[in-house]
Amino acid sequence: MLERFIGNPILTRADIPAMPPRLVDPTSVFNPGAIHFRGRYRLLLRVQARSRETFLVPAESEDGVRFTVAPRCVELPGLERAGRPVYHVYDPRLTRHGDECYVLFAADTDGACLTGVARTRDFEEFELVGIDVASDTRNAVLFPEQVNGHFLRLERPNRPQGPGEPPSGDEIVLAESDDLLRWTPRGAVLRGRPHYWDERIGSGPPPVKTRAGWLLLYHGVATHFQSVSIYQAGAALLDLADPRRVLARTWNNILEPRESYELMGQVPNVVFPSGMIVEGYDAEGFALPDARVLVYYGAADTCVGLATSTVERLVSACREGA
Ligand code: M1P
Repeated sequence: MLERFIGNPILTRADIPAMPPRLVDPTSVFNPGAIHFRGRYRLLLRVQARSRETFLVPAESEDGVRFTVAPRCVELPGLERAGRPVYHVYDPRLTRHGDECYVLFAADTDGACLTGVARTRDFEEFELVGIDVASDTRNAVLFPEQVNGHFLRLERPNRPQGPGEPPSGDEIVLAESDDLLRWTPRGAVLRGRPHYWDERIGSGPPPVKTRAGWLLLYHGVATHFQSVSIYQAGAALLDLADPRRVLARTWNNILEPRESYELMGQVPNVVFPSGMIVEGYDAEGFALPDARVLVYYGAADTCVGLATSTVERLVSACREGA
């Protein structure tokens, strides 16, 4: 279904140039956003320093496999508009609108995870569009086009879990906006399935438009093993006109931790798909069925893996579980 690249992991901490004083000899690189933009495959990496601060660092490639990491972190002046200290920005997801690339990211603050939006035209300069302080959400992804005249995003509200556990969520919700800043929830899209592989869930990369519907990869977390939670990947097809309607969904996960770099690391047993590049679209913007799909994922919150498939294989996997 999803085939791991034979040279995985494609990026490790050893690939990150030193950026003194705060980012030297980093701990990990994982959960990248991905896009093909201005003629290059591009990643926006989550790099974690030994201080446990996180930084967003661009990388680019001509083939989608061998990446050169820029010796600079993304600067986002204006984060103070959140009105409270922002400790970390992380897990970027990338979506093109016109000639701009939008970055939706998580921002950790006291008591809530907020969703921020930034944009860039060149991956050199990034402008903060704003931070949504109205809701505690993570794993927000922006659709690549407006639907019925509105921007759409999927988000994963954070809710309290068991005692001693961080907030998390078992529901992906559709929200709409006219300015990318104020978002109105429009209803649940996917719910976690208790006792199975995807008890808790969150969107992976932004949805891709196919003739069969919006193709969404998501991560599911099995929490019913006492000693560990297992992060896996699955997929769903959403109705093009009303993405709250789920047309099909994989029954099995389509990628699970199996290799040593997925099983061991900072957080063991994690594959976390966060970037997806489709290599062919038709004139109306639909992904071509036989186009290669490159899925970039965080492995064990430690390094970056790549897995490939095609649009039609992913669509079929959804339908097999429908
Ligand atoms: O440690 C695994 C993942 O845990 C969280 O996932 P979720 O958003 O589903 O709660 C995030 O911290 C994610 O970055 C991390 O990879």
